[in-house]
Amino acid sequence: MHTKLSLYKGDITTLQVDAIVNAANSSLLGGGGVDGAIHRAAGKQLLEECRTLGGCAVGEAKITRGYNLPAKFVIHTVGPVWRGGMFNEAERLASCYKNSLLLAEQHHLLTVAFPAISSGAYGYPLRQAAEIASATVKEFLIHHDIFQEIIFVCFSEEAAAIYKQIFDEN
Ligand code: AR6
Repeated sequence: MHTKLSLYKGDITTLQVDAIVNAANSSLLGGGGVDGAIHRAAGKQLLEECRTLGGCAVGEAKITRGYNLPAKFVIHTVGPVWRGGMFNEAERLASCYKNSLLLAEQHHLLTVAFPAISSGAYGYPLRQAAEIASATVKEFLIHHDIFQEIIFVCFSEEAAAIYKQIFDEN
C-alpha cells in the first residue's frame, strides 16, 4: 500500500493536513463534540460557508475551506445515530468514510484526518465504529491508493487502545 495509515491521539483541530473530517449533523450549522471544536478553531467564516451548503444527508459529505484551522479544508459528513444496529447504521457509517475520501480525491487532497464518526453524541459503539472506519478506508484504498496519509484521530485513551488493537489485528 502506498498510502500510510496512522493513529493520532489528541485534538483533530491541531492537525496540519490537507483536510480534517467533521462529524457534523445534517444542518451543517455546528454542534458539540468535534463539530463544536472545529467551528471554534476555524472561526465564524466556516459557519458562513456552511450556511451556503443546504445541509447534508446522513452518509454524505460536503467540503469547505479550513479558515483559521491549520488544515486547508474541512470535509463535513453526517454519521448515523446508533439505534441498535438494525437500521443500516453500519452501511451509513461506511458511506461517511467512502464519500469523504471521494471528495478528498476529487480535490487532490493527499493527507486526511478522520475522527471516530458517530461514536460520541450519536452513540455508535466505539469498537464497532472503529472497525468500520478501518475496514472501509482499507477497502477504498484498494482502488484509490492515491493519498499520502490517512490519520485516524482518537480523542481518548480508550479510543486509542481500541484503534491500536484493530490495526494490530489486521
Ligand atoms: N478531536 C478529535 N476527536 C474528537 C474531538 C476533537 N477535538 N472532540 C470529540 N472527539 P461527536 P458524533 C471525538 O459527539 O457522535 C455534534 O453535536 C469523540 O470523543 O463529536 O458523530 C454534531 O453537531 C468521539 O469519539 O460526533 C452532531 O449533532 C468522536 O469525536 C453530533 O454531535 C465523535 O463524537 C454528531 O455526533
